[in-house]
Amino acid sequence: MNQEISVSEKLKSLLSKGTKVVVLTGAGISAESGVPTFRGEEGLWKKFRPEELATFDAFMANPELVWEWYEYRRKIIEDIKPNPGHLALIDFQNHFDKFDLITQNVDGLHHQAGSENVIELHGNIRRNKCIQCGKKYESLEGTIEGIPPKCPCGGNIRPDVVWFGEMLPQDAINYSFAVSQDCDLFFSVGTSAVVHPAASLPLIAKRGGAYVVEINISPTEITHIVDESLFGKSGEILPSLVKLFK
Ligand code: BV8
Ligand code: ZN
Repeated sequence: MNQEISVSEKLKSLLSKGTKVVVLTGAGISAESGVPTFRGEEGLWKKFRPEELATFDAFMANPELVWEWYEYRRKIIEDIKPNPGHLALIDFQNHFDKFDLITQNVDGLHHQAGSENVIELHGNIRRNKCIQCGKKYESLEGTIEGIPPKCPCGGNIRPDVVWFGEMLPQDAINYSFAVSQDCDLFFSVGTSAVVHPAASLPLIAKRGGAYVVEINISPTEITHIVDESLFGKSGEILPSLVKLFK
């Protein structure tokens, strides 16, 4: 049930279709779908530290452990569904003439919800690739069974996600910088804003003159610099914002 949320007149005036809008999402938007976040109390990192597992060195040092961790996470997200927050962003996409959706998430839920041209800064956990020849695998078909599986070229298969210390896809991050700098209204949704370079996007938007709005259940590293904070669940706040323009 979406109760009325109180937003500023300024934000209300920016919800017209001609406004250029960018939305950056993090793990918080998938929390209501049952996907554990990274840094929350039930967060994934509680049991492990990012350096231990989400890095290339960790994979080279212990490919079985890292592969099993991703298999465990893939199991968690096997039956998850997009929630009203993901679905509200379809209304955003259809309403605003210029709309870009940038996500740090690797769960593929924005695609599943029907969002188009999603910019996946950190890759997609449902996809794999060979560390030797770089071949991408949408499924494990064609690979040689094992933990981790192997590519016919002999290389180990790894999840097609961006690990700490790895570069983000150049086109994705360059495009994200450009549209963040140029937009009128920037939403930071369900992210603790600690992982760079994604966390710099709200700052870049602010510097570019955008009105920056944060949607989160609690304050974050950027709460002090945004123009407006809407505290609450993204699965409730986003649909309430849609009601303001639909
Ligand atoms: C790079 C894929 C360089 C893998 C991920 C010191 C300072 C600055 C930067 C660094 C530094 N030391 C190291 C770095 C760089 C490092 C970094 O930023 N580290 C951080 C930890 C300090 N960054 C990198 O390494 C990046 N690469 O810099 O390369 C380079 C340059 C040249 C040449 C080579 C290399 C790569 C970063 C990508 C890492 N990969 N994921 C995987 O998933 O296994 S990051 C991981 O964190 C996820 O992608 C996740 O999305 C992302 C960010 O976390 P959040 O999404 O924000 O999730 P979190 O749990 O933290 O927060 C959830 C939020 O939701 C909370 O605020 C909560 O309150 C809120 N919430 C909860 N429920 C709800 C809600 N909000 C609304 N509604 C709800 N219902
Ligand atoms: Zn290969």
